[in-house]
Amino acid sequence: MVGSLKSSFARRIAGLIAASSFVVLAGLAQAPAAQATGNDISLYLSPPLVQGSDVTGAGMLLESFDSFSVGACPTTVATGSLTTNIPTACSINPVGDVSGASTTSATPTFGGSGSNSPGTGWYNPGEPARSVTFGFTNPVKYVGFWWSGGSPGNVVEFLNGGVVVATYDSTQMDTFLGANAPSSWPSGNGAVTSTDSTSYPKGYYFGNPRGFTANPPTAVSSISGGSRDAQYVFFNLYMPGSMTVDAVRFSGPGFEWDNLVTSTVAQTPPGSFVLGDSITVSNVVTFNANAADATGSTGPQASATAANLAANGFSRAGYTFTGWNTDQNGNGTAYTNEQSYDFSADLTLWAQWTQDAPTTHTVTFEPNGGTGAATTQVRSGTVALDPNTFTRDGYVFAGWNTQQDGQGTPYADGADFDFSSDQSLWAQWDVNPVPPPTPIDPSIISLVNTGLSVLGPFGVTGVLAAIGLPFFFVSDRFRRLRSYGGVVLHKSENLTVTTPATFFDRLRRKK
Ligand SMILES: [Ca+2]
Repeated sequence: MVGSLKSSFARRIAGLIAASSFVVLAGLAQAPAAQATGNDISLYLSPPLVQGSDVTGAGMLLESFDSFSVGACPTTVATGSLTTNIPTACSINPVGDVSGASTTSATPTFGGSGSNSPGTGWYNPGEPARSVTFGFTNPVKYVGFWWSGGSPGNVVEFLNGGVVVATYDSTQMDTFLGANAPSSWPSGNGAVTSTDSTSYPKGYYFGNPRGFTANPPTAVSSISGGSRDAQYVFFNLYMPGSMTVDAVRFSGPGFEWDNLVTSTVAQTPPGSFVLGDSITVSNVVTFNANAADATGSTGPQASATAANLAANGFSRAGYTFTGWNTDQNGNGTAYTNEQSYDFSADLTLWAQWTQDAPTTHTVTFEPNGGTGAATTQVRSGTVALDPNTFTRDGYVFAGWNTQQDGQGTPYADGADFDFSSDQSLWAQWDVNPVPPPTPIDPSIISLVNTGLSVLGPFGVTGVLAAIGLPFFFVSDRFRRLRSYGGVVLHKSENLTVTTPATFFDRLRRKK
């Protein structure tokens, strides 16, 4: 907005120079006051006493507000939506000195009864600013409206995507036409000149045409009431090149207008129109978070002059913002946060991120009665726990627990673990259980004690043949054998293997 204000100021200066030239050249054919550039909105004044747009045909919409009753503004009008910044900001006004046009015609018209029209109402400095925004169903190339008595502080803003891209202030109109009716009627303040070199005394734009009795008006004194010193002008705004606007906002105290006309089709001002101003169009920088998981926002930024980029408002867990780039992948032009930009063109900037070094945490494996000292695993994120390395005589490992007594959260050996904080995991031990005798499968051969020999190497899968003298298994390996093989052994009995079994230990003859 700073840029727009500066731009506005610059335009006022330009307008002052232009207005001065009119004083000198009043009545003479002269060039238009301001030459539109390719990037400016051209503002043309219709001839004096014209209250409607000359635009017709496909793409044209007119809202005269005459179908609405006096009172609160509607939310839908012929041109699209109507929104207000506070509920009472907009009202449909009855016929009055400063209110609606008598006609929607583009022909100079005097007299008439007037009509309903919207306005912001009056309010005092310090009160919330009121505004009325017309959103257009389709982006438009042309906007026209009857300005029913310009008042100080009236501002027209042109928006695209919610961003103000151009602003016109009533001060600029004052500069062009004069703030008050000329004391010397009608050309005391000079004249303005149309494109086809018709000269219009500025006085003709003062006073509501309803109050005139002739065209051209013979005297401003014929205008009743307070409308005498306000400009009544039909404004025609032509968007340059491919530019469109999707909304227009009217704000400021005592802002009344009528006959809002839009066109989605590019229009050409007729020769009878007066180029009143060239409204600088801001360029817009759009900021993209460039990450689906980013939070916060950085709204689009419009400016017509160099300005620092808006501060980054995005954030992203686990990442650090490193600046902007014109390329999504960072291969274009880089901009630092709040770097100056000349706003010579629209720009889309993509946030660039670097992933933060992961924060690691430590899991401490406590043997909890098992062999060996505690071990640790340092990782980040969710990864599998290191396999258990502890053993305990007479026990089997039964997983981990966040509490020594097993009353906390259990984790299986090698289970996935969220290393989001330091944690001790305590080995849990079960007393080695004695499995019940395994039913004999008749398909498994029975081995008879015919000798002290074992067929095949230990540790392989196969059938054990232990033949001859009584034998037994040694130490805890006995249990292991049984647990693995499902073997039931009794001294001096046949040895029965219920399934192909892996044997890890020796058979030893009993002394
Ligand atoms: Ca009206």
